[in-house]
Parts: sequence; structure tokens; C-alpha cells
Amino acid sequence: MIIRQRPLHPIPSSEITPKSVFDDRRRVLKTLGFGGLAATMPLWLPGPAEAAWRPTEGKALSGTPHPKYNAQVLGQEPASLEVVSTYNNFYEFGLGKGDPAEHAGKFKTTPWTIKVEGAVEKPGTYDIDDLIKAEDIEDRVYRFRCVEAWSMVVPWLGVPLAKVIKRLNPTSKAKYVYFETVFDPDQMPGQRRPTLEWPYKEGLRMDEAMNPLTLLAVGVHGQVMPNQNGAPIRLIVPWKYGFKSIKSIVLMRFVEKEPPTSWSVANGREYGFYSNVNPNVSHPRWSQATEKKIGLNNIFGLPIRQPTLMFNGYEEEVAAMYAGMDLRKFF
Ligand SMILES: Nc1nc2c(c(=O)[nH]1)N[C@H]1C(S)=C(S)[C@@H](COP(=O)(O)O)O[C@H]1N2
Ligand SMILES: [Mo]
Repeated sequence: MIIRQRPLHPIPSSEITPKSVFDDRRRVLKTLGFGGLAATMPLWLPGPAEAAWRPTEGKALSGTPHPKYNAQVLGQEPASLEVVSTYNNFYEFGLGKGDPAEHAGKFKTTPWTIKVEGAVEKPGTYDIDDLIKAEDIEDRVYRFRCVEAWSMVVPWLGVPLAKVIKRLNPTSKAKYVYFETVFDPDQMPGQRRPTLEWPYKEGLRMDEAMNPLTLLAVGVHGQVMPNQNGAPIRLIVPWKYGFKSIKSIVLMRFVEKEPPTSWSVANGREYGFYSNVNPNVSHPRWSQATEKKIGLNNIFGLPIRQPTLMFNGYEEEVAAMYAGMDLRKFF
């Protein structure tokens, strides 16, 4: 995406100093922050026979194929791993589509903890493999669409966010979930510049977070998530523009009020909180009626364009959540 008021300039590669990464981070202890029995044991301790999966980039990872969200039912071949992992938006590693693949190679994703806080009965700092259990991982092929009017079909591996949230027991005050990406300018050269308000922040209304489509993804194409795609854990919200799908999450906070998001803070006129894929609501600077399929060219070598679908094709699953809302106002 592009910010209108502040033209973005690609970072010259001469300015990027890949730092060697040291294993000096303290392994943060799980703190459940809740009295009684719960505080004495981790929530989802892996059983002895069950080898915990590790977010090691490139390692094979499998998930239960979803009966509906697969390539056959969708009738479209997923973009190749090569395409999915070399055409990226991850401004922490640069503004060009090739920058994340080029600069995220040494990004350290183990150990990885996620802080859970706010209106929730089981706050704490969780190791990723306690939050995401291997046996819950599903293989789901989703359409993915960026607000820049390009799209891909991607086979993600992940756990429904609802499953994770239910175990954390949000209180009745939780109306939204707010997420943050890790802030680590030593590892993320893009964070040394004010291109966006860092750390990257996003949010979902509680019903959107609990919708069965919403995934916490930890892999793609049968392997652990490549760093440039948001390792080790990122959101996938397939009916919304790609920027809602926040990468490399370290914080989940349950809140009462609609939280700020990086793109709305940067330019609220162009990027709203809801960000639902909607061919009838143009971005102020371009139409959203059609989209370019990345990695697919026609016989003349030109990119294939296709009509944009309402809610990216997931209308049946999500339209009810927005009944009665003016989607031009709440864009
Ligand atoms: N932390 C963070 N998350 C992010 C972004 C980013 O710059 N930083 N870019 C968003 C945008 S604009 C898109 S389109 C998707 C791209 O995901 P992909 O690179 O896996 O296709 O990530 C989203 N999540
Ligand atoms: Mo995007």
C-alpha cells in the first residue's frame, strides 16, 4: 500500500546492515496471571508422546485438509510457494515486494512468545507451541486479496482464532481484539524509519475474530511459515484486504473500544477499520472492481485480471456480521 501524504521510498540496500542474531533473548516464562490451580500448570502442556511442533522456517508442517476450503472446491490452483514467498508486503523489511524475501532471512522466530492481556480470564505470556497445538492445525486454501488490487490463492496452515480465544476465556467486556507485531528495529530495518506507526497494529471486532474463517496461520504450502510471510504466527482474515492479516504477532489484547490500526493511523481516509473486500467501494486513488492475479499470466504473458468478489467471495460466511451497516461509511 502507499501512503498519499508521505511518498514512500524504497530503502537503499546499502543502508541495510543485516545483524548477526544472538540467542540472547531470555526465554519468557509462562505466567498465567490467574490464581488457583490454573496458575500452577500451563494451559496446553504437550503430552509426553506428543512432540511439540517448532516454528523452524522451512520445516515440513501438515494440517488436516479442510473439506470446503481446498483447491478442488475453490476450483483454482494455489499460487506456488515461490510466488507466495517472493511477492510480499512486510514493511518492517522494506517497501518493495521483493524486500521481505531478501531481508527477512535471519529474522529470529524461536523462541516466540505471545502476550495475552486485557479483558480475558487467562492473561499471560504463552509460548507459541502452547497456544497453537499441532493437532489443531488445518490446511485451508483461501483467496487472499491486497488493497492494492492484486490477489492470490494461498494454502495456509493454521488454527481457527476462535479455538484459541475460547481457551483464553475473554470477559463480557471484550468487544474487540487488538494485535501487535514484534518491535525489533535491530532485526527489522524498516522500523528504523517512520513509514508506519510501529509496531504494526491491527484489530478485529469480537464476532470477526470468532468467525470460523479467521485463522492464526503458522505455515503455508506444507511447511512452517517463511519469515517473509509473517513467521512464526500471523493472522489470515480472508474476506478483508491483506493489511488486516497482521504478521509476526507478539501481543493479543482484548479491549472494549475499537482499537487504532497502523493503516488507519497513517491515513484514515484511505484505510478504514473494517477493510472488507468490496468491489463497490473504491479506494480513493483506484478502483477495486477488478484484481490482478499474481503469478498467473495469459498466453500473451500479461497478468490475468478478474472481477473482485464481495467479501472476497466469502459473502455467505460473513455478510450477516455487517447486516444493517453502511459499508460505504464503515469501509
Ligand atoms: N507486520 C506487518 N503485517 C503485515 C504487513 C506489514 O507490512 N507488516 N503488510 C500487510 C499487507 S498490506 C499484506 S497485503 C499482507 C501480505 O501478506 P503476504 O506477504 O504473506 O502475502 O500482510 C499484511 N500484514
Ligand atoms: Mo496489502
